[in-house]
Amino acid sequence: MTHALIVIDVQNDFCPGGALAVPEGDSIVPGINALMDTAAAVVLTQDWHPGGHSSFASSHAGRAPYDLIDMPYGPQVLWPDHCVQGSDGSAFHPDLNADRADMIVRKGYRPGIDSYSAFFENDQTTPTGLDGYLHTRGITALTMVGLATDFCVNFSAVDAAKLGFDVTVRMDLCRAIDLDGSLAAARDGMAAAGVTLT
Ligand code: VGL
Ligand code: ZN
Repeated sequence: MTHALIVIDVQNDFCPGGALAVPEGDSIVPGINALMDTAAAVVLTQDWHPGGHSSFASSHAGRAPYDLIDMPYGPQVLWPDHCVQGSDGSAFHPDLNADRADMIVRKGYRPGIDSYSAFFENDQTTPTGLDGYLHTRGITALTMVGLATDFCVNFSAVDAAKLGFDVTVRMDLCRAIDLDGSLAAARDGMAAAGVTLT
């Protein structure tokens, strides 16, 4: 069984001081770097939105961050502007050992659709290509860490389990946004999908 470490969105905008800061988001960086040293393969994901992205509240007149709207592909939380392509906020946390990455998957680059998962955009059908990459490398087991537990880690872990990977989420190396009970719902959803939470 070949094993990969998948590091989700450890970017400046999700760390304290960033545009969509996750409490203690930066505190997981040393532990993630240590895990990289032992991993057979390392994949980083990078939230990567064009300016004016449809997931930004600022793109919708009369809407505020954290409002929920209906998009053609389903419900969508509106976020503060974050991870705009090429901005400082979109860069990996400076202490993350990004040089160790074999592969960097960017997501959320289509203006009209968000992408929480590292595997599928939020329509749950448009692939990012990561499934093919992992398969062609013979990788069958994944350890997932990063930000945010209840959004991008959750959607990535559930999709990976549905795709047949053996998935473990290291909850100690994730941090959550926790909107209206979203962390508890994410734990339940991941466990129900067969993800191991440690
Ligand atoms: C994320 C909200 C918007 C995440 C990305 O990485 O969890 N959350 N974009
Ligand atoms: Zn985003």
